[in-house]
Formats: sequence, C-alpha cells, structure tokens
Amino acid sequence: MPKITAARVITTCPGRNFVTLKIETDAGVYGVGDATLNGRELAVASYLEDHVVPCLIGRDAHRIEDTWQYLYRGAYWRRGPVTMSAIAAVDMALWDIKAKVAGLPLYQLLGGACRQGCMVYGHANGETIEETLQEAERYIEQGYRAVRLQSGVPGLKSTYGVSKDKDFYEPADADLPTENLWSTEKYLRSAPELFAAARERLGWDVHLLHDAHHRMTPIEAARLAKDLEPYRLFWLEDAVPAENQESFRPIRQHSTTPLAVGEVFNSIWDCKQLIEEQLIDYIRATVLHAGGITQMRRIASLADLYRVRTGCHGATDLSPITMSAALHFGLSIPNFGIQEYMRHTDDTNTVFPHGYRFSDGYLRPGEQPGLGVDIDEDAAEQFPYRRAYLPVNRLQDGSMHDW
Ligand code: EZ4
Ligand code: CO
Repeated sequence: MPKITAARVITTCPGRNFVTLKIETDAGVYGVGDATLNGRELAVASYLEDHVVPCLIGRDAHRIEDTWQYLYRGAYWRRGPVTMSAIAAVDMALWDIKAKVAGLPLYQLLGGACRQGCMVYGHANGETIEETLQEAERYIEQGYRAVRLQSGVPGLKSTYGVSKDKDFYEPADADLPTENLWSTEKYLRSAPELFAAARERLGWDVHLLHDAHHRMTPIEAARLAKDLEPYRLFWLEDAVPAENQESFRPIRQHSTTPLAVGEVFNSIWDCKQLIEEQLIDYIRATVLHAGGITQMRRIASLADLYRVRTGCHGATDLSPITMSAALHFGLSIPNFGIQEYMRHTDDTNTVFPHGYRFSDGYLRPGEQPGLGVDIDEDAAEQFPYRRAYLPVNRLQDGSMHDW
C-alpha cells in the first residue's frame, strides 16, 4: 500500500491565485489537489500546512474514505469553506494517487463513463444587450451548446458578470475590494429584455443560462423567474441566498423556470432540504469547495433520487485540477446536468498542464492515469502570490448588499 511520505502546499499566481496540495508517497506516485478559495487563499494554505499535513504523514494513501472521515469528524469543527476546501484538496490528491497506481483514468474507478463528454457552458457578457449577444454568437460559432448571458444594467456604473477582458473573466480584480452599486429595480426591468432579444437573435437551439448572484428577495426572484419563463432558460442561478433553503419555495410556486444554486455550498447539509423538497433543478456544489469527490458523489446520489442534476461551479478561481476532477466525476454519474467552463489563461495552463479538451460543446477529461493534470513547480514559482479580492456590492443609498 502506498504510504504518504510528504505533503506540500504550493501557492502561485499565474494571472490569479491558486493553492495546490501535492501529496507524495513511497510508491513513486504523487497526487495533486486544488485548495483555492477565492480571496481567502492563505487561510486554506495555513489550515493544510499547519493542521492537516502533519496528520497525513505515514497514512495509507489508498484509505480515501477513512481519511475523509478522519479530517471531517476528527476535527470536531465541521463544515465551512476553509475546512471543506482543505479536505477536498486531500481527497482529490488521494483519488489521483489511487487512479495512477491502478493505471486508469479516474472516471474508470468511479464506475466508468456514463456519457461521451460533459456538456459545458461558456460566459457571454457585455455592457449592452448588443455586445452580449455578439459575444454569445462567438461562443456558438466555437461549438458551445450552452451560454450564460450577463449584461450591464442601464443606469448602473458596473454590473457583476460583465468583465473588462472578454476572453478571461476575472472578478477578483484588486488588492482591496472594489465597490459596485446595485439596484434590483433596474435589474428586474433589464434582465427580461436581454433574454427576449437573445431568443430573437440566437433562436431556440442553444441553451441559455443566467446568474442572479444572490441579489434578490424571494418575491423579487419569483417575479424574475416568471418574467423569464417565455424564454425557456436552462436555468436561473442563485436567485436568492440559500442560507434559508425554504426561500426557494415562493420562487417555485410562481414559475417553471429551472433553478440552480450551490456554488458557495460546502456540505451535503447545505443541499439537503433543497433537494428533498425538490426546490431546485440543478445543484452547483463542486469537488473543490464541497469536500472533494468523496462528498460530491454523496450529494449527486442524493440529488439523483429527486431528479435533481449537477451543474458544478467552474469559474476561473477553480484551478485546472478541479476542472479535471469535475470532468471525471461528471462523466461517471448518471445525473450529470452541465459543467460551467471559464477558460484559464495561457500562464495558468502552463503551470497546470492537463489532458482535458474542448470540442463540440463538450469537455472530455482524457485517458491519462489519475486526474490527468499536473503542477509544474518551476513555472509556479515564477508567479508569486498577490493579494486579490472579489468586489463588494452596495445599494444606491450606500448600504451593503449581497455579492
Ligand atoms: O462569482 O467564482 O457562476 N459563477 C460565478 C463566479 C463567482 C466566482 C467567485 O469566486 O458566480 O463568477
Ligand atoms: Co454563479
């Protein structure tokens, strides 16, 4: 059995910050796991270095479930994004090791492929509806079958989801948080106009998605979901914050627009009521922030009972290690729905060489043993950590609002 001999945390910033855990064994095989928590990266690095790594040395690398339980139950302090991202990094690295030792791509160990590839959605955004739709057309020309549309809100200086760089969207854009101004009233007027124009211009064969980023009250969200109904969205994401899982009930009562939530979830308990009461259609928890492949398999199994499908988070702050793990996972589960995909920069791809490829609207993880992704430590060293924050959001009277 491969014994863990060393584990190291590597922090690098090839355009944005990433935290990676590398676990080495006495079997000549190592594994990598992503531990990136956007804007709070060093907290997870410390959690791993100071509190997790010492417990890993000498353990049997094949005992993935036991290690998960050891870190989750054993810590006494359960859940939370820092803890669960750290556990996820260990979990990914151990699955990588197990699959490398077996000489198989990870999806084979998870039960084998259920489909040809994982359908992904790209991000089209612009200051105006016209600019957004031009971007959407670029994605469709590249073969995307699904596109998320975000457009500037008339009367607001800056809007979430509208990026300066069209190819590489990056919201964590400053060494102290920048401030956005928000008006739900203005947004509720403009969002349906975007999708009316989109259907007219793009037709009905492309899946259209939209992210509301936790900014509405339940009744506002219900109104938007109802107003968007004629345009047949693939989903409306994060309509309301989900600390109150029952907030989704009024939205459901008013509309058949499919609902997705969960990119900030870190445990199966965050999903439980939403899934059991069929208040959502897609669960967006990821292998990174929700405790690794081990817990995501449980979340997906619970969701499958209720016909809820996965739609895992896949923004640029999740490294190519997470993307690889998500693709093996997505390929292997019966209730995969869609995978978010924001392209990484060339520098990021140099630091994290990987085997997954896009074609025809799908991503496929490749056939290399393990996760099929590595970290080039020499390249990583050339990009030292730089503090970076997500923006914050205020209403027009200056009060803090959800971001
Ligand atoms: O704001 O990943 O659906 N995707 C998103 C992302 C998130 C960032 C936060 O780290 O909402 O852009
Ligand atoms: Co989102």
